[in-house]
Amino acid sequence: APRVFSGIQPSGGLTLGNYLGALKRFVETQENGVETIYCMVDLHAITVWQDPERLRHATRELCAGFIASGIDPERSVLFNQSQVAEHAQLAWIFNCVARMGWMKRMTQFKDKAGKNAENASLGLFGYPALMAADILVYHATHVPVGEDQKQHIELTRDIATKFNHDYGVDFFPITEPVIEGAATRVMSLRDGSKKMSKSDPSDASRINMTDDADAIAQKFRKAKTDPEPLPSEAAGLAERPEARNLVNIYAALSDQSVDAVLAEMGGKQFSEFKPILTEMAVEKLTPISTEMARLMQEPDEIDAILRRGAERARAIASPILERTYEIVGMVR
Ligand code: AQP
Repeated sequence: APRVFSGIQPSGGLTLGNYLGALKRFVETQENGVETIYCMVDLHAITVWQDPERLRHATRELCAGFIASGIDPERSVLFNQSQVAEHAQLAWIFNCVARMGWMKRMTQFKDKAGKNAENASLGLFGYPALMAADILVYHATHVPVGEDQKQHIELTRDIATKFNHDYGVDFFPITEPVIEGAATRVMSLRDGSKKMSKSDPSDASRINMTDDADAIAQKFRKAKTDPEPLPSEAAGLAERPEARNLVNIYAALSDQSVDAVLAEMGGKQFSEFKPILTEMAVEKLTPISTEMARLMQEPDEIDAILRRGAERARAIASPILERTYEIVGMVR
């Protein structure tokens, strides 16, 4: 049977990119009745510096974001990574399976480490091995992610393949990435060539899930565009990254195809389309941010949900880790 795993870093507030590329699709997967395991990957977050109080707050807020978006902590397993030690334990074994050369090819490391890679943490370099452990410690078969994570899932497949080959077993599944929908790569509102990101220094570059209606309206009003009206077919967006981004966002929020959106909106100027987009975003996001704020009033409740989730996660992960140790030759 399929088993779905995915995670989000509590490295800041949730963005519209995280929502459309990940959370909204996590909920759809849960609604399809598939077994779903969702994780706040706090161990990944500290690969770059996190203030401890902010990390705690961001983890709880992320949990609230999952629940407010529609994740039911009874139907899905919902927990934070550091409470299930099996992730870090399996990651060590995968550190010994993955090759330096594979890691050096990871574009996210190059992007995040920037020019001064010598000064990046060892954790940031090893990030994809921990991610492989997150997935494979549950024998997950499918991972819904945004486009930016595709290379890491390929590495997960390489690690599973090499482990199975080196030890002559057929133990870890070869996981499939699931990259679907109109908004697998939501771009910055200020620069159509950069992805929308929690950690972008410019707040105007992103819609935060906690933004109110005024902030959403202002950010879309100021969003970079070109002077042409919207085309009536998707091909007309090919050379227009900013226009394409706003259309993709509208399509994903309203659960329509890009073609259907353009059939309706083609010919409109941005001065006309942006308020329509704003109204749709406010309609979809306000109930979520309101519910997040309500949940955040009860941090003890959130902590209890995470502890229960961690117990359920451990029940799946622990036997898989034990079997891995046996395969590798550890005396138990
Ligand atoms: N702009 C995006 N468009 C579509 N999907 C996105 N995701 C992130 N940004 C976009 C998807 O959200 C999930 C969780 O991502 P993450 O928090 O683990 O890490 P990230 O991809 O590094 O996200 P950010 O927002 O850019 O965080 P920072 O700034 O801390 O690096 C993943 O499924 C991702 O694909």
